[in-house]
Amino acid sequence: MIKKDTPNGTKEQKKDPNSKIDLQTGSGGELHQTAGGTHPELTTNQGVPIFDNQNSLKANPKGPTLLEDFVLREKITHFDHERIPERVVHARGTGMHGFFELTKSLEKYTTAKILTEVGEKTPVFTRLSTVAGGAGSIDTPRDVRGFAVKFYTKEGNWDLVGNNIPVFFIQDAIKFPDLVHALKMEPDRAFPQAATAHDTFWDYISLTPESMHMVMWIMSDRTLPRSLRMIEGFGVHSFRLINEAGESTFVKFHWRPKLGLQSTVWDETVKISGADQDFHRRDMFEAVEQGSFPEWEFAVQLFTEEDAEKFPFDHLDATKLIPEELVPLKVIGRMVLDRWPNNFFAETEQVAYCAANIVPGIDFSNDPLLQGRLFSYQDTQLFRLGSPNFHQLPINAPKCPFGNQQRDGYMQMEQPDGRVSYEPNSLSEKSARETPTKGFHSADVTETGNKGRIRPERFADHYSQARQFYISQTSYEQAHIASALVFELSKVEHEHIREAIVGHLRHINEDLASRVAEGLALKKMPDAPVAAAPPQEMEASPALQIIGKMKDTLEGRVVGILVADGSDGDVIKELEKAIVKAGANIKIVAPKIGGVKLADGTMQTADKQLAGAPSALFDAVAVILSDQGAKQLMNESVAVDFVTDAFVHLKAIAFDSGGKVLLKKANVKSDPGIVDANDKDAFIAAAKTRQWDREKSVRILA
Ligand code: HDE
Repeated sequence: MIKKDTPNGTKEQKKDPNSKIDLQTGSGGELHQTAGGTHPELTTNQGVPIFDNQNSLKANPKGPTLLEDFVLREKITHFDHERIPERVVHARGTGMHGFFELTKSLEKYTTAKILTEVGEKTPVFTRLSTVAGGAGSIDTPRDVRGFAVKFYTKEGNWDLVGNNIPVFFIQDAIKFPDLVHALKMEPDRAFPQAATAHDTFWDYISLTPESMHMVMWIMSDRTLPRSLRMIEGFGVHSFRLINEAGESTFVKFHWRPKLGLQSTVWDETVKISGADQDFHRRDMFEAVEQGSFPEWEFAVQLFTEEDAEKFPFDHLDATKLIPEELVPLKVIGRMVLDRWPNNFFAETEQVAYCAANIVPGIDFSNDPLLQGRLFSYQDTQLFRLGSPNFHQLPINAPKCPFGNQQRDGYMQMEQPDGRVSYEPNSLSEKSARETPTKGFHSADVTETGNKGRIRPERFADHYSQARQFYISQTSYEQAHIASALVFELSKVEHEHIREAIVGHLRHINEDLASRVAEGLALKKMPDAPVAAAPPQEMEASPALQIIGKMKDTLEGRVVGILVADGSDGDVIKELEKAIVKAGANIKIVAPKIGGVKLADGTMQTADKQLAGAPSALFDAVAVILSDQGAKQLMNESVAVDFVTDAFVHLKAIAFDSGGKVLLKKANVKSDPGIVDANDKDAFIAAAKTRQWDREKSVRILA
């Protein structure tokens, strides 16, 4: 669906219902009549109307351009300054507006209004990102996804800046610049972009055993999400909630997608990256445009200091998670993203998250990774946005009243009046004062001990939870982890690095280590490095699987139907009806974008042209062809690949008699996912899942 543009040339402005700022600024001067209708006047930034925006001012028709052309100078100068530094990590991101609604009060634990006022809808801006690549990199590398939410609460902005993985690579913030330098493109050759499959990353990991738990997560299909609507989110660190009596309780925050978890398989991901670099951003855009708003449950794990003492790990170590079996999740709300930004730069690029933005009733823990983050975000925004007044940008400004005596600085947009710019003062009744009763209070904790560059003893166990993660996976997921490790390490040129990683794997699981060693054709099994004895074996936690958390639904999925001239319109229509009823979208794929002539002579329009729409872009496919259509497509490698790929990506395939011919050419073997197009129920059931058992017949896994 293409939205009609408004006369000023911009897409119709969707007014931010919560903003007091007029978003119309910059849309043009006074209205005037033109041949094309009524338009605002095009003006310079000084409001001077422009009569010719196509020709610069020249000394004569063939002469040089004149320096006095302020219209040209202003336009080019502004253009020259359009870019700002991209984020040093998480540069590629997609942001959306929405709301958070509390469904259960945490009144017993906190005074924060956002966590106590049931039914209240708090506006949010959420940015989902990849980590390693630049702003223009692909949406689908094997990478962690950032999950940053800015809640515009009544008591100020709360930023929960999390990831789609509940743990992190390192335990202490001082290591972060090294980690990021190692994982980004190598500095001399400037590649690979957005990929960890290279020497410097794995070299650093091999020397940083605390990262092995995170390595298990990033080598799992969690880093290959099918859609950003199908990822979980985690606050990662422990935070504190503080109640009316000043008592504090530890909390971990979780987001759980309404559509369930779903990932792609690696070969599919690689093909998606080629076919649609904006796969995830486009999916989000289309979902919001269509009114299928991305939604997550918000849940907490609550525990006391005494509970924490009994855990067989230190919850202040960000390389550890708290298994749901140990502290169950309590669902307390939901987030719905229902509004696409008006402008990418103004909102998604300029949004400035800060892990230190919290509100009364919530506080930080002593997690040393979190403590470093509390400094880093404000610092990076000052550099990126260039002024201490970045909080005044509409996307960053609180939606509650705010103000103080901070003044001036680059790009000050406010015009405070009066002679007073300090507090306390006796000269102005209007000026803002402290509010001792309801202002932000830190948790009342006592700190003792000796200063030093030290880590708590319990941080020394680096493998127990990595082991727990691995044993919690289904056999299919374990095979994917092993294969991902083989893939990544095969791109590592230095043998000693490959061996060192396999050495670490031996502490996690001997079978995994052997599979990877074999996949790399190592001459002998490397020694495992010296490691601290685990305090306690962790039991398997099925909540750590992806397959177990896939939802039995077609909602949010897309089925591609391959057609050609002569296809049976009735079969297509019937199939379409059943698929749409089950909640999925349909894309008709045809050799030509203009569509095809069906068997009954009517025209079927196409959504996608075959060459640009490989089956990797769909969750399931149907191949509906006449004999003549099948004959034609047998000689079209893209059509054969369409079917082969759907098969090797473990997808459901529906076919009719013509389709069957193409399936045969593509070497498709019968299994429960290969279904007659007339058996719609069987197709819908198969399309809801992947045919995991098929995998061993189409791929040699490690
Ligand atoms: Fe970040 N991180 N980070 N990070 N992070 C940034 O801030 C940093 C960490 C996360 O969509 C930067 O605005 C340090 C963990 C997200 O705009 C920077 C450390 C988690 C985003 C920064 C960490 C995150 C960022 C870069 C170790 C999950 C994107 C640009 C102490 C809990 C936010 C920017 C967005 C962005 C620093 C580790 C999540 C440099 C120093 C752990 C989702 O400030």
